Amino acid sequence: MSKPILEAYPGAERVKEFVPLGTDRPRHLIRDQIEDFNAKGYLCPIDVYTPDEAEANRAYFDDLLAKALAKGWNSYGQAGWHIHCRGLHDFVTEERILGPVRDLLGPDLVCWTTHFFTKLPGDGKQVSWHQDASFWPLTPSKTVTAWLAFDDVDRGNAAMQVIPGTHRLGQLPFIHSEEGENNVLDQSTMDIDSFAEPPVHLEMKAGQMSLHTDWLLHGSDANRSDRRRCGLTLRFTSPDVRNFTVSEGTGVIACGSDPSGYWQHQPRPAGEDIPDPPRPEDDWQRRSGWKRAWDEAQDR
Ligand SMILES: O=C(O)CCC(=O)C(=O)O
Repeated sequence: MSKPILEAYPGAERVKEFVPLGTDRPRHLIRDQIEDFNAKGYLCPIDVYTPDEAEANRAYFDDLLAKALAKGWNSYGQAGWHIHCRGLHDFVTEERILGPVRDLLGPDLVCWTTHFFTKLPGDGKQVSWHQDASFWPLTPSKTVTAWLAFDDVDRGNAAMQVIPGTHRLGQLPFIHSEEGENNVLDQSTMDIDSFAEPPVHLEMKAGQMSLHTDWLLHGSDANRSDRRRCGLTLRFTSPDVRNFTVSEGTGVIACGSDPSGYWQHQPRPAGEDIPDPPRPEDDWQRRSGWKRAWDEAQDR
C-alpha cells in the first residue's frame, strides 16, 4: 500500500478546516437543521421536486445518459455539463435547491461544478471513502454539495454513506487508490472503523436531496442491485472562496452577486450540447487538470 498523504496540493497555502455555516435569518431550514448540519456535517432528506417533477427529471436524464453513452462516455463522465446543457443549468438555479443552501452559505452562491454519479445496475465501481475538500483547490473549504436524487436511492442500490462528525477532524490521511479497488475517484481514506460513529446511508426518494460539507468522510459501495442509482451533485460555495490554482475560478453565480471578483460567471447555455468524450490522453475531470497544473507549477 502507498504511503499516507496529508496534502494533495503540496506547498499550497490554504485553510483546511471546517467552517461552521448558517445565516441569521434562515428562511428554508429551521435552526435545529443548521445546528445539525454543523454538528454532523450533513442534512438528509430535503424535499425538492414533486413526484411528477422527479419523473420528468428522470426522463431528462435517461435521454442525456443514452446520448452520452452512445457518444462513448461512461456513466461517471457527466461532470460540469451544466455549461453545455440548458436543462442541467436550470437545476443549478432552481430556487428550491438554492434556498436551503443560502441558509447555510449566505445570499451569494457560486455553483462551481456539477457531476452525475450514476451507478448502473450491477455496476462494480465503488466510491471509496474520501473527503471532497482534499481534492479541491479551494480556500477556505466551504463547499456545500447538494446531492439530488434522480432515482430512489437506498442501501440496496448503493446509496451514499457518510460518517457523521468526521468533518470536524480536518484533513485525514489518504492514499492514492489502488487499481483493484475499482474506485470512481483516486483518493481513499483508510481505517474508517477507527471513527466513533458508524456510517449512515443517505436513503432518499427521487426528487429529494441531501446536503453535505466538504470535509465529511463519505463514499458508496458497488451497486449489486438491478436498479440504477443516479444522483446529481451540485457544488456550491460563497464567492469569498478562491481557487488557488488559477487567477479566476469559473462558476455560475447562481444567486446574488460576486463582490470578491474571484469568479468568472458561466452563462446559461443556448441548448443541449453533448460534449465529445476525451481522448484517452486527456484529463476528463477538471479536478485532475487542476492537480496536474499545480504539480507542474511546483516542479518549475
Ligand atoms: O454518489 C456517490 O456515491 C458519491 C458522491 C460523492 O463522492 C460526492 O458527492 O462527493
